[in-house]
Amino acid sequence: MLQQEMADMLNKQLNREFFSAYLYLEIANYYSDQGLDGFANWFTIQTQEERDHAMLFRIYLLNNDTHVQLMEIPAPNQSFSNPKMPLEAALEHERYITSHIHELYAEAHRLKDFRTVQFLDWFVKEQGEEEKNTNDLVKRFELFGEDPKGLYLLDSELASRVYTAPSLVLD
Ligand code: OFO
Repeated sequence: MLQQEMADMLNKQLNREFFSAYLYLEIANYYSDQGLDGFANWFTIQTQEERDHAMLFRIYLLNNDTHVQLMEIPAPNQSFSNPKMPLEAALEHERYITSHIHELYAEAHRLKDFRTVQFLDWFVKEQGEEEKNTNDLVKRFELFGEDPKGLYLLDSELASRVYTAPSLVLD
């Protein structure tokens, strides 16, 4: 069983991962409304990945005989006035999530909870990738997205993204 403070922090992170899924679904909905189905596809897959992250926290807690505390998921309540805004919001959100993963990591070290450290290793790496992917998208939008033809091509490219399950498997 995990120490209570560690369990509480992991439960909160589970909730943040579901919130991330919710935020990205809001963004996917925005792009669908705009007729940018490729961007909508990219963020729908982000939603699936975030749900997977939440489920990984759930499985980890359960595997360690620790109660899973489900909490309310706040509404994202975002409004976007141009197609670049959601990308910037997503990047800011990924940086925020990274800061929480790093807090969890530091706390696991402080408590000498090395099993949790090992579990979190995957998330530390994953956050690096998530930030890079989102930042790349912002940069590519800045390069091509203001021009209608460029936006069309970028959207077509993002339509080809496919969902793959996370490489971290817990059973
Ligand atoms: Fe869960 O990785 Fe993004 O937030």
